[in-house]
Amino acid sequence: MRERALELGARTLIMGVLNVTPDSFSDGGEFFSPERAVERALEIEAEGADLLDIGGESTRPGAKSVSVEEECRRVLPVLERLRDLLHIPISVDTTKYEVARAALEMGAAMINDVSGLRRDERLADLAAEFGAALVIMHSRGTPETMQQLPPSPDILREIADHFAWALARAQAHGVAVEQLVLDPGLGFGKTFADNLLILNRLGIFADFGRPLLVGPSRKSFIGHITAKAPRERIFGTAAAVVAAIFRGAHIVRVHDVREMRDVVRVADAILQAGGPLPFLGLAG
Ligand code: HH2
Repeated sequence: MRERALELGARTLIMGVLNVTPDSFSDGGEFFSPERAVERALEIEAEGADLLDIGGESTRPGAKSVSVEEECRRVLPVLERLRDLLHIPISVDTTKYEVARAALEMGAAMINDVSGLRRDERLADLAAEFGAALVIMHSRGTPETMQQLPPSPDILREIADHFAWALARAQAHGVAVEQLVLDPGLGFGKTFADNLLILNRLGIFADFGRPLLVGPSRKSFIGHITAKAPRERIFGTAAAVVAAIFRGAHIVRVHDVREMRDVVRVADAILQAGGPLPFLGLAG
């Protein structure tokens, strides 16, 4: 990631979420002013996050796309202020070339592309140019359309095919394999059963040899099980985070950093007891 490196595998890394949006599904409006956003970013770091993921466009099902200008207007002032204040690396959650470029110019070290290069392959050019990390997430359709799609006949195969395609495309654009991270995209056009299956079979994606990022935080599959509103899904999120870690996640993307820090530490300590699993490897 530019002049830094993230050590993966020794412990699970935490990516703290900061949504500078009026309409995100669980924290929309809460950090919409630059002052509140900067405050929360510093809190996320103090709570123990290893990375900050800042986004200016909601990807919740049905969300309308915002313009480049609006997304920049939301994110850039916050990045500018954080530049000299924050020590952890910053990831920008965007699918737009112009937003990603501006964020990288302001020091962001990672592009988190929820379209997994399907919206604009030039995001890979940017990752190559700046030496930034690039998260390739799998999504079905766009946030506006994803819940109307028919279910996938084989979601794990669909995700794996997308990973193979996007890894090849990114490298064709000059991105080194060490810059690439994979994310199966929980909630993005997936059914309730798909989300559970992805978590339980996460280990199969270890075959790509790339770090796995997983974002279960407060998502609706947790609400379906617990009948809780998004902000009340902390324990449900904790269970999903532990499951992801036991199935080989390297990075977890969460809103509740303070709580998940303990969850991750305990899960890591248990997982490391007795060394790597003899037959299955850590990804099991
Ligand atoms: N989930 C969301 C947004 N970005 N990026 C990655 N890599 N993985 C995810 O699972 C992921 C993501 C959705 O969560 P949130 O940012 O809280 O909501 P919203 O999109 O409504 O702002």
